[in-house]
Amino acid sequence: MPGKNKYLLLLLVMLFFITGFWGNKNPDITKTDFIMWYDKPATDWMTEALPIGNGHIGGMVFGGVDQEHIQFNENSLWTGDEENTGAYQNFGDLYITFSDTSAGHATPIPSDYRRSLDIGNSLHHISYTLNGVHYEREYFCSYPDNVMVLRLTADKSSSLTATIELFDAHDSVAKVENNSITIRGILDNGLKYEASVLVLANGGPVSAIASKTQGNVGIKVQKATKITLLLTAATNYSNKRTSGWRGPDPDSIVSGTLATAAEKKYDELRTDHILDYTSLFNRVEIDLGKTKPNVVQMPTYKRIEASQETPDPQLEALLFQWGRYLLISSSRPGGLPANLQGLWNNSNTPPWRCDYHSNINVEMNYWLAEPDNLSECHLPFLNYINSMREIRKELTQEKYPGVRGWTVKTENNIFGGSSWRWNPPGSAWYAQHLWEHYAFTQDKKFLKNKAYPVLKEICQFWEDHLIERPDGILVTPDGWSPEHGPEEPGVTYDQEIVYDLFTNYIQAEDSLAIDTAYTNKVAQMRDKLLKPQIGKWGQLQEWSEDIDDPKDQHRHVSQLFALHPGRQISPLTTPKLAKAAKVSLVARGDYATGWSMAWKINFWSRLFDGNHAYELLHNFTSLVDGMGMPHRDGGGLYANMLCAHPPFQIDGNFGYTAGVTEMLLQSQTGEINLLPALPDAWETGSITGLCARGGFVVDIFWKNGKLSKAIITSKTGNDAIVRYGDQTVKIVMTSGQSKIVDGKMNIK
Ligand code: FUC
Repeated sequence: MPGKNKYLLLLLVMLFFITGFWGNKNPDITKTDFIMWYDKPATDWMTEALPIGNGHIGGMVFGGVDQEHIQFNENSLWTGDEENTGAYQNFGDLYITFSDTSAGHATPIPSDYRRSLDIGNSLHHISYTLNGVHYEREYFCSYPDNVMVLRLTADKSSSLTATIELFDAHDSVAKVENNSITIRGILDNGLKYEASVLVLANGGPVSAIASKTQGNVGIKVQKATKITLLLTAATNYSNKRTSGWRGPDPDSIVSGTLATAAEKKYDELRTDHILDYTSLFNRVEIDLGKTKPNVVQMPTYKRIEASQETPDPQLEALLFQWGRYLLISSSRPGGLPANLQGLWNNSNTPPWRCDYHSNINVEMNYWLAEPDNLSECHLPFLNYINSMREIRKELTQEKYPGVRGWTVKTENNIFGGSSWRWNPPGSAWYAQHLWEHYAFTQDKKFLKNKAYPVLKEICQFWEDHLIERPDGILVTPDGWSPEHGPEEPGVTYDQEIVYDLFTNYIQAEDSLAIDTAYTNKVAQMRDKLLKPQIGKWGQLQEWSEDIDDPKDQHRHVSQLFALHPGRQISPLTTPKLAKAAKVSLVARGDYATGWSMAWKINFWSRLFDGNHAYELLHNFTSLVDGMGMPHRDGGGLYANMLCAHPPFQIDGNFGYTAGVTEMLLQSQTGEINLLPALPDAWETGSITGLCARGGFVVDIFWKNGKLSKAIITSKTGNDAIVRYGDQTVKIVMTSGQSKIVDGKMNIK
């Protein structure tokens, strides 16, 4: 090829790369399926403010016109220590005051006011027109840069005049230096904390404002055209017990983070955030059917209300993705796990300490992580489990002298501290998450180094703690079926979780072949365990004695752990026990706290009853106000789609997403089970990018209530057993290969 053409071609290729590469630096955010919006500012934190977060820091946005208020958190700001559980703390409040907000001087809400959260790109927007000027605000919490970014603009230059203030939820006084406002303090447990906001303004002077009593406490921006605020926060917490749960001083973290972020242009910060967030969010797409356009256009709180009368499949899909948004925003590698409120908390004495409850709540927070293709977001909980082992062994020794391994109490903090009642099967339930991470990812290194050691030491705890009845049956001593009934041996919840632990250990051994002798020991113990029993009214007994009350509607349904999230009971493998589980579930009723209704969506899905699962989903999607009204037991959704226990408790949001997933795909019995609990309400639809145990990605499409196609991709080369109703097929696969299964289960 003559010289000149070669260079031309080279130029063209280079141009393609440059445009292509730089091209995707402006990610397409036009996809708007997943937007929540409101036609007025929030006045109530719990039921109306909207959460943004990056797994470390987060804020609840009110969106006021006269004054913006963002209450913010950093997820390691905790009182307490190894002895005292303490509580998760509020960090502080950022106020941006645009005009005089003194008593009785509130600007009316402009007609075109709109407050929205685009969960497809994790962008919060506010827009309105006032006195002929159109104002826009865009906020996001960037994980790559660990900053909350607030951008304020107006369509007329020099229209932005505002006072920015930062308030500490404890007692430090803000300090202004250059264009930053900083709060810094030490909690009573010696934990140091610091937060700082950097004010960048185009067009107008920026000056410090002094308060009479406390010196320079804020910053005033006058007549600017654009204002950008960068907020970050940190503590000197470390999840290393060896360092006394302490790490570097927060000052170096905060100033370093802000300095790095300030070097980036706003568009760069925004693009890197969107690319990072969508790299996780876009893995799963869902379509449960179309809602009438006039309903889709309604403000979200009105849609929730209307959905009780008329099904709104797009709202049900939005709520599914909302759970994924909340997990990506509250649980990222390097951070702490999502707590009872994810990471959003405006109180220093929050309900239940806003802690990590080990008898349903923290586990429910993570049921969606693996099947909904957010495996990385599971890591904070898996690392938390590993970081607690040494302290838990010491405290377990004190309680159960001579018993190896470890376990936990019900209430847990971030320093190994815990309180209230011991929850002996708690650590085995934690271990299920370590096993599940392997089951979905097939990451052998993780299994060998992170999961297996914990599985084994907790098997040893039970080897030493189980008692043998005269009939040779092994039972757990002094158990308590969460949070009601007698404390006695052989409680079903205990028995089933220990069974699950032994099963996971045996399967881990099958993959690793490290200690075959001990595996045989564990298998023998499993065989001798007291198994689930069917009682006089056909129920699955909650206790070893047949004492269940058919009128009992307690929120915990712990005797059904073996149905979900366990896999000891299934209509496919144990039809009698599954039938008994159904009897118990019917007796428990279809109303309860938010998390309990979410759990029931999962239970009915595991019983392959899609319509009953949908009924719970419907009850869960009831709009309740801050008083928990008008709903029996008060469970449901607030206007901001956060789950009402009541009060706000995030596990229900995560449990809902996991429940919808269980209706469409299950894989706990070693098969990829397509549409196991598809409700009549979702006639035609699709879900793509879900994960199944064994290292598979699964896309499912259905029409008129019937499977039309499924695409199975084997990430690690495992063969797949695929089930649809009563039919099963085996698909021989290689790593990375995809195979199509049609509605008649023919393989293509
Ligand atoms: C358990 C549940 C409560 C609440 C608390 C955080 O104690 O029984 O309902 O969810 O955790």
